[in-house]
Amino acid sequence: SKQTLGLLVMAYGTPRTPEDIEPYYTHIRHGRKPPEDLLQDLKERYEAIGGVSPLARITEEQANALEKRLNERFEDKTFKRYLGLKHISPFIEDAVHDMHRDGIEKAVSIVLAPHYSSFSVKSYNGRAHEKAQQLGGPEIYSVESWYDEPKFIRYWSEQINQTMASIPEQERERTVVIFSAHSLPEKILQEGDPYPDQLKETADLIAQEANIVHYAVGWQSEGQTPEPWLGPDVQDLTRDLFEHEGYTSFIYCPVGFVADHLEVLYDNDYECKVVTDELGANYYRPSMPNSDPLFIDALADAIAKKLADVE
Ligand code: FEC
Repeated sequence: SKQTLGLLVMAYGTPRTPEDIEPYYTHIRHGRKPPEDLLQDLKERYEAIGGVSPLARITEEQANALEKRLNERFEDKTFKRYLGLKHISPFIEDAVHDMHRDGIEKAVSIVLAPHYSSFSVKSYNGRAHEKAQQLGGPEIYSVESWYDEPKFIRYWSEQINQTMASIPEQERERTVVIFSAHSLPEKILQEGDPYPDQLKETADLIAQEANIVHYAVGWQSEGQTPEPWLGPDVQDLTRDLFEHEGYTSFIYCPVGFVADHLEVLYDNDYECKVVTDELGANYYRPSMPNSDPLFIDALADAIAKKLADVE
């Protein structure tokens, strides 16, 4: 009979209702309640993108599509998906608990974020493994990163090519692509975190495949703390590229994220656009991967490789 494998899909999570915003934000802040002004500011940002984020729905769709794709690809296995979120229920620990309850002995896990860092992927995987250890199973094989998966690279290069095709030919020389990911505190560099190098590699691979020579790497969505964060911030980078290099069209590719959500719909589509509007420059932002079949297949490839390694 077919072997049943757990498919632990981990993602950031998002408030499903406006009432969820405070406990969600408190969880992100490691249990410290946000001051009223920061909470109000966050509520207003969610309001600006339509009240709540589409992320909850998209994450479900991605997990379902990945389960379906894997079940098509592996004739000898049945994958059963469990969704585990970082900052809202069902939490990562809930998903591991459910796998254990369902008698799953072996599972593969993936985080819906391409680049490894001690702040992101390490903490997702650490929580999953710790819970499994506590319960005495399942055995979890974790994909650590997939920032260079060929179909992921191809997804973005196709998107850039499509965007470029919509830009008048004489403007293309003055067009620059900005690749970005979520900023993290600069102190990660002292511990040799691979996050910045992985982002750069993603950018180089996409640019190469899309035949792009004008591109830059930046950081976005940094936190509200006094410590230094990785830079340049995408807004400062935009001004700099306009003022010093003469670019007048900007294509934003937030490749550190995989879905339409607040950090893209607000931080790119609103905040970066405020800058391009002010400069009189053109703003472009290709579609996010969401449940695009090529992207889902990239995730399935990453999982297939992990399984081939451990079997
Ligand atoms: O709801 C939505 O539509 C957006 C969900 C969302 C995603 C996301 C991705 C990442 N974050 C990462 C790191 C940090 C660090 C802090 C931080 C703060 C927030 C806040 C919200 C939020 N994040 Fe997030 N992030 C999303 C949402 N994030 C809301 C709090 C308000 C704000 O700062 O804007 C700073 C924490 C602190 O205050 O100390 C650090 C990283 C990613 C990408 C990787 C991943 O998806 O895991 C890294 C989606």
